[in-house]
Amino acid sequence: MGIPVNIAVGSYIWIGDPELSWIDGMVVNINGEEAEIQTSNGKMVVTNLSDIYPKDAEAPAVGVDDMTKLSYLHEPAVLHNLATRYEICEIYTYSGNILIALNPFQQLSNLYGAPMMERYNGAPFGDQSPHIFAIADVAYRAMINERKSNSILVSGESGAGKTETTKMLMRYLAFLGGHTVAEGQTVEQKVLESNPVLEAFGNAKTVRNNNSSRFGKFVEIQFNNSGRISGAAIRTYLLERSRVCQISDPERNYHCFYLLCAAPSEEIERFKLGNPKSFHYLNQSSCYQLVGVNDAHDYLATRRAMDIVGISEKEQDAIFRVVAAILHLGNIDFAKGEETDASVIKDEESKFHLQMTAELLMCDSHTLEDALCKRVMVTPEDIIKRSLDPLGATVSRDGLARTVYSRLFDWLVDRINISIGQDPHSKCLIGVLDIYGFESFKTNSFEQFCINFTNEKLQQHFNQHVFKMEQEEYTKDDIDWSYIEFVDNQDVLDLIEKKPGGIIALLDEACMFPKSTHETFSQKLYQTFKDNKRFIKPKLARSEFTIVHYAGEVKYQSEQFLDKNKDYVVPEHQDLLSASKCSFVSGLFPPISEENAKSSKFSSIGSRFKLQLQQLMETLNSTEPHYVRCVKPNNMLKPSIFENDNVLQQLRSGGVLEAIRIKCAGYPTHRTFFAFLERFGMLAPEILAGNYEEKVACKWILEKMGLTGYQIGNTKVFLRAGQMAELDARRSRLLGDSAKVIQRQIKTHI
Ligand code: AOV
Ligand code: MG
Repeated sequence: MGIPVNIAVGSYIWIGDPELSWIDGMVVNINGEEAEIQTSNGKMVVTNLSDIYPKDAEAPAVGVDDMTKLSYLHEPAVLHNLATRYEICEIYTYSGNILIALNPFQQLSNLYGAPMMERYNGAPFGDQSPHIFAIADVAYRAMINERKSNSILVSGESGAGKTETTKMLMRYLAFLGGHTVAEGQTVEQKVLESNPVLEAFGNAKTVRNNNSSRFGKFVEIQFNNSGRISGAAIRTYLLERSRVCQISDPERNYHCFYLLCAAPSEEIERFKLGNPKSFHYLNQSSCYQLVGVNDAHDYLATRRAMDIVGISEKEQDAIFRVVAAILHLGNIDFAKGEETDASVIKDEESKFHLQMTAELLMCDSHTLEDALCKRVMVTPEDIIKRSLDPLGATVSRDGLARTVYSRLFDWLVDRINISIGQDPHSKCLIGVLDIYGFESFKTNSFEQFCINFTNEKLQQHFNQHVFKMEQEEYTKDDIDWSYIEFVDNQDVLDLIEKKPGGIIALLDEACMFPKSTHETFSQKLYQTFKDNKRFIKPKLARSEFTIVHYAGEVKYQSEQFLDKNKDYVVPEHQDLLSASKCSFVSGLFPPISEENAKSSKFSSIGSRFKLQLQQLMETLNSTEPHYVRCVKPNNMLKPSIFENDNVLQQLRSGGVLEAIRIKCAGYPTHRTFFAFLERFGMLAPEILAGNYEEKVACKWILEKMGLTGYQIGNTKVFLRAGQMAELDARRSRLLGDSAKVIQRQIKTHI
């Protein structure tokens, strides 16, 4: 963050460290531009003065609850503060208005119970320790007092704690705005119980998180004029479809499949289920059980939650029947048929599963077989049936499974929304966003592209807001503040979403053009964006491309971009299921009207997602936002382990460091007159003795020290970056001659 500092012999400092990111130490010698440092792990290091950051020797041993209280606001100080607090299980820390939430990976007793809710209820912000309830409380009070909608945006990488945080937020809001009298299934109960239902169908174990949400979610909680919850709407984004058919060690498929395999025996018998190991969609991974999870228990719990959200017994049966059908569908294998390039159902076992699938979906088994193995081709002369080879039939089977599952998920969301009900009169809402954080894996496909696009959008929103808040704080204290540059990511957004000519538009174009391949699509990108500084064509690449995101470079593999972007249901599959005798199944596949058939040809997942994001941003822009940044302190998912590098990376990609940089570019250190005089009054005892007004005394001290550029507000002194260090250095010089200081400090510190 490049803060000019005044470093003297004896100063406590931070320097970069290859292992720990940052290590603290003390300057023992200065030679021109270089300093000799004794580090706290016993090494002597020589480093350039410009690479040194001052450390606050007087910082409280338990850290500070708000980063803005740090004397020196820079990367090592921020990191050290979080680590110090994590050690004593203080998982929440403010950075101004942003709440940083570290995942404790353990249940912290009493942190979320009723007494805690009481404590935060109506407490002025900052009175209590930082907490997710405090954020929800501020949002709720602001909504009541100003009659303005608020939103709480929870972000962070996979496993950082977004979903848990969101659930706590919703519980607290239900506590504040719930109905005191028990009146059966209240709106807030339905809202809360929608979580286990959506988690059963939309969450799965991944490498990063045993209960990873595979979809984004925005919950809009509506309130009436007296501040009671009167309705809600849940919007979901981009469920990961590929998981239904393809998983690998040590991940699992969606929880609901395993829950159903652990259902009471009567259901198992009815659906002809059994050990999850016997199903292809589950046995591609050898992980079946989750530590601490009882699938049989969770099956019943999911059923109960479905009762509460208003899904009838009959509908529940249909839902699980469809889930069972998908498992059987996955077990249908194909072999080469007699005709060339044709396929047949492989063996008796596959025939059994075909029969079961048809029975459970209540459709004709011959039509199902044809829908899997054949395609109808319409030529100007004739309508002919073309056979698919076994590989083609398998692809067709998996496509059907994915389509049915995603329709089922969308149905659940719609049904929950209908059951909860919207309040058409509500003028205020609190929106809670639990959305996937920035992703950069070894291979990145279309999903990562969409996820990172989302994060670019939210980052822009965040930057603009942080910037505005900063400005407001200065205005409050009557401080002149000239415009401060911040990294705007509009250029990345243009690259992705500009119409025409952005990546999404070019992808849609490629999808509409029958001859396109991922290679022609990539070539088009290379040509179009060859001078774009946010776009890189990797050396020798034929189908890879790199986007320079705000959070770093991500290299995308374009192989499946075209397929994944096509929002296309095979007409044979559509016809098969819309003719199902089960109204639930046919309802998932409403007949397509002529008009829709034409327009749906051009509908793409990418463009639809872009539109959804646009709507989300419009909603967010009409609210007062609050940000929660969840951070995953380690990848072992274990308590008490704090990995510096890992955390820094997340603070960076979550925009926390950028927010701090914006702060540093202005007046990063604010001190009330009293606090300032207490610390620096000794620099000018004659002024202190003079009995001046606090504000005047502060001004004189600053003048005496020869500082410029600072500002004096109505209640606080606003210092420029580095000025605190300058004052501290003067102070320690005054406290004794350097040699004495060094000796004493080495003794106490190392
Ligand atoms: P995520 O939502 O951010 O990941 P979760 O909220 O699912 O992450 O959290 C992951 C796990 O961390 C949970 O299952 C808990 O075991 C633990 N955890 C998180 N927050 C807390 C907390 N406040 N107290 C105790 N344990 C916690 V993802 O959905 O994968 O992006 O896709
Ligand atoms: Mg989650």
